[in-house]
Amino acid sequence: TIKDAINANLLPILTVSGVTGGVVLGLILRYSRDEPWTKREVMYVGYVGELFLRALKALIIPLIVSSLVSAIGSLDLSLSKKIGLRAVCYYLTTTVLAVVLGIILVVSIHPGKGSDEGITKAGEARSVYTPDLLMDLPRNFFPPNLIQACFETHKTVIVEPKPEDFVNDTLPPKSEWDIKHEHARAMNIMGLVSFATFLGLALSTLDAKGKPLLDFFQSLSDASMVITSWLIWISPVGILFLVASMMIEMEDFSVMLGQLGMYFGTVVLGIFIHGFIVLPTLYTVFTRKLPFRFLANMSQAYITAFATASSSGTLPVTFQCLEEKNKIDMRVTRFVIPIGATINMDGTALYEAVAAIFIAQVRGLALSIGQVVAISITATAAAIGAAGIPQAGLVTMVMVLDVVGLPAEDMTLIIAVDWLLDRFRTMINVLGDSIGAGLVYELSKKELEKLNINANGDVERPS
Ligand code: DAS
Repeated sequence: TIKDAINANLLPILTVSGVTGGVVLGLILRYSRDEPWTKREVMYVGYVGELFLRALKALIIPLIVSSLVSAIGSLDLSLSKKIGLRAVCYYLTTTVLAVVLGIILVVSIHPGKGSDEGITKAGEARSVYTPDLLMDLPRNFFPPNLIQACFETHKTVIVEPKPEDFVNDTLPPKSEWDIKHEHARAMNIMGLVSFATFLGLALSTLDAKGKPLLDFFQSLSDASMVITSWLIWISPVGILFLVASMMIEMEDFSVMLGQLGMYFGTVVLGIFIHGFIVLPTLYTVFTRKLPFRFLANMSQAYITAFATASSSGTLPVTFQCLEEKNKIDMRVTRFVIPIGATINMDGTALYEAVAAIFIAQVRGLALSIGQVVAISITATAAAIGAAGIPQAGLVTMVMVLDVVGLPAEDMTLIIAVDWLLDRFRTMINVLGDSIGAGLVYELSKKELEKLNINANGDVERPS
């Protein structure tokens, strides 16, 4: 019924109305007076949106650290070392392939070129001190310690402009110290990601002894997910004011619309190449089978993923398509799919890398190789850390922008189309997990004969 359809799509309806409302409000404010708006006034218009973005920033560390540690820590390699390792290698390989594909496309299509001075007066290259992250990576990749990394990150949050920073309503160019501090913040995020990964791996090797800590991170991850869903439900309000403040100071609409269209096309092109060329080729190479029947049997899962924009919400359909239509052994699907739906999100990883580089292009920020490497690492971590719920990729985008010193406000440039892009990337997330299950199943038939499962689904060690 109409009511169900509206309920099922309430979030995108609210998001689109938030964007539309923001455009209308922004245009009314912009043309309601002759003299131009000052930076301070624009900040006040976007104030509510600023609060929303600060909430996202505050959530990033607990969300990423807890979901990385609990997802990696709960990898149950005891099922069979070989099956577990095949699944983890598949997750990492396909996610990195997606990020690399995204970067090649966004750099060659260059959707953010448009007008030279970028979208707004603040388009000048933001980081005077272009940190060479590649050289600094080893020094900061392992933070001195987790506590300092967190405090250090909070300390650099004050680098953001404060009203008293304004000199006759414009922001002075960032000082060397500010940029160095933003750089430190970026490196600390990388440090946190690597620390969380190693902590997760360590916990996955400890059995009972690691359980209390793993449970702590699991419940922290669940709590972070609850806060994420609250933030996502109030995001239309934040988006409204962010879009309004952007509309007031945007220089050239046609350039922005053109760039947004090119950006949208780049992400969708990447997603289709990855989902319907790269992944099926991987499947055929490793299983010596053509993927067409397998892919056709999964169609119900893609449609559900596109309709719900949620990998987790699609899980029941994914299981049904894999087990009943593609006859995949449930010992593999029950292992590969739930973890895959959380940490294997190829569509999201590609999207995070493309979006961050697109925004840097729009801002006229020249990225060094080190910064592109840093974007690849954080886009992969952001995809692993993102939950399988609508617009989770937008939440973790804050971290990827941080690593190259771009403010979270710049997400406003891509928010207008995110609710639709979310559906495409969710479809590929589900497709990636499904092909992973099919591939691991084909490669693990020998091990599966040896393993047997008792009635309640626990693995019995081969006698
Ligand atoms: N919607 C998320 C999912 O369910 C993907 C994302 O937000 O990027 O996979």
